[in-house]
Order: sequence, then structure tokens, then C-alpha cells
Amino acid sequence: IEGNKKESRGALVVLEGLDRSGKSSQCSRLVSYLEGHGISAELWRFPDRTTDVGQMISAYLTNASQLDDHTIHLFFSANRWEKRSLMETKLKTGTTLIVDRYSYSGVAFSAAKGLDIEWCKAPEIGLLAPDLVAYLDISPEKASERGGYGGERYEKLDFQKKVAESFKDLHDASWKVVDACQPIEDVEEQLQEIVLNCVTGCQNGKPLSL
Ligand code: T5A
Ligand code: NA
Repeated sequence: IEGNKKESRGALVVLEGLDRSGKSSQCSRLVSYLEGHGISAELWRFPDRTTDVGQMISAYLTNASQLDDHTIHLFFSANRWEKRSLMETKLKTGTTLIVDRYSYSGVAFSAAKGLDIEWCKAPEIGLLAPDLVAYLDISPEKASERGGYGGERYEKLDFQKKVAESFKDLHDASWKVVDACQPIEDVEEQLQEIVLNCVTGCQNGKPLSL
């Protein structure tokens, strides 16, 4: 960690999971933790509702607008593409990004509607590949009890069950699965260790991959 700071890059860390699995809570805790260790880190989230595309996504999620399933899928992907070059610059200049949802949510939610999974993956090709995917594992039933779902479009138990199945299809051996039903501090502690290892690996010269 003490090495040549100017040449070391940041890590691209993605947290994924069902709605209410605790991603946002853990992402902000992770950023504070890394900053406390003198590591430059930023919290990012997808969808990024601040852009023009993000506002269309937000309108869709709050049921203020209706869109064809393929169209909204491409908007979610476009929302990642519009942040890609800034993401690359941040990583190359040494900032670690803790990202609340990424391409996996994009594919899992659209595939849960019945769209072809390969079609869903295609627009994600060429985005930066994460150095770490941490999956916050919780059953749809338990997640639905947590603080209650709000009124957003996908916050329904039957649909979340399908999303959970899609995530199972996408999951590969590189993912770190954390039991999200543990107390918030226990989840936090496990994530800290996994993420710190990843950040250290990237500082030691692991190349940024596509
Ligand atoms: N989507 C997203 C797509 O369809 N395609 C895409 O490409 C992308 C990127 C919006 C929706 O868009 C979909 C997925 C989503 O349906 P969002 O804005 O990330 O995505 O959704 P939010 O509603 O902001 O967040 P979530 O519902 O996903 O919740 P989080 O962030 O997982 O959970 P969090 O941290 O807010 O916690 C939820 C509640 O649980 C408690 C918290 O205090 C809070 O009350 N909690 C715990 N309780 C007990 N034990 C723990 N360990 C707890 N951890 C948290
Ligand atoms: Na969230």
C-alpha cells in the first residue's frame, strides 16, 4: 500500500443483490472504511439518475412512464456507457470505485422479464470489467420483509424471485458471496476484508481489464 502511489490504479468494486439486500448501506460504509485507510474511494451507483438518460430510467421505475422492455434495457446500458470514460479516468488516476449495481443487475432484471439472456448481455460488452463482484445473498422473501418495498416497479416478491434465478445463472466462481441476512456490522466486516484485498491487488499492478 505504501508503494508508488502515482502509478497504482484504483479498483472497480461492484456490489450486487436483490432489492433491499443492503447494497447501498454497505457501499457507503465501504467508502468510509477505505477513506479511513487513506485510500481514495468514491461511491457510484447505477442507475445514475442524475443524467438525462437516468431521468428517463427513474420515470420508468416510478411508473411515471411506460417503455418497451428492450428499450428500458438499452437505457440502463446507455447509462453505464455514458459514465464509462469517467470511470476509466478515475480508476487510472488511483481512485477506487465502489459501485452500487452494474451490468449484472442490467442482465438479471431484463432476463427475469423473459428477454433472451445473450441479447441482454450484448450491450454490456466493452464496459470495464469489475475487479470484484460481491453478491449480497438474501432470499426474496426475507428481502421483502426488510423495511417494506416502496412503490418502485420491480419491488414485488414474485418478480424478485425471478431476478434471484437470473442472478444464479449469471453467478460465476469469481464472485464473492456474502450472507446478507447477518447483522449489518457482520456483513460490513466481511466486505471490508474482501474489498481491501482487491484494492491492494490493483495497487500492486493488476491490469485493468475489459
Ligand atoms: N435495475 C438496475 C435494472 O433493472 N437494470 C439495471 O441495469 C440496473 C442498474 C433501481 C432498480 O433498477 C433495477 C434494479 C432496481 O429494481 P436502485 O436504485 O439501486 O435500483 O434500488 P434502491 O431501491 O435504491 O435500492 P435497493 O432496494 O436495491 O436496496 P439496497 O441498496 O440493496 O438496500 P439498502 O442498503 O437500501 O437497505 C434496505 C433496507 O434494509 C436495511 C436498511 O437499513 C434498509 O432499511 N438493511 C438491513 N436490515 C437488517 N440487516 C442487514 N444486514 C441490513 N442491511 C440493510
Ligand atoms: Na439501493
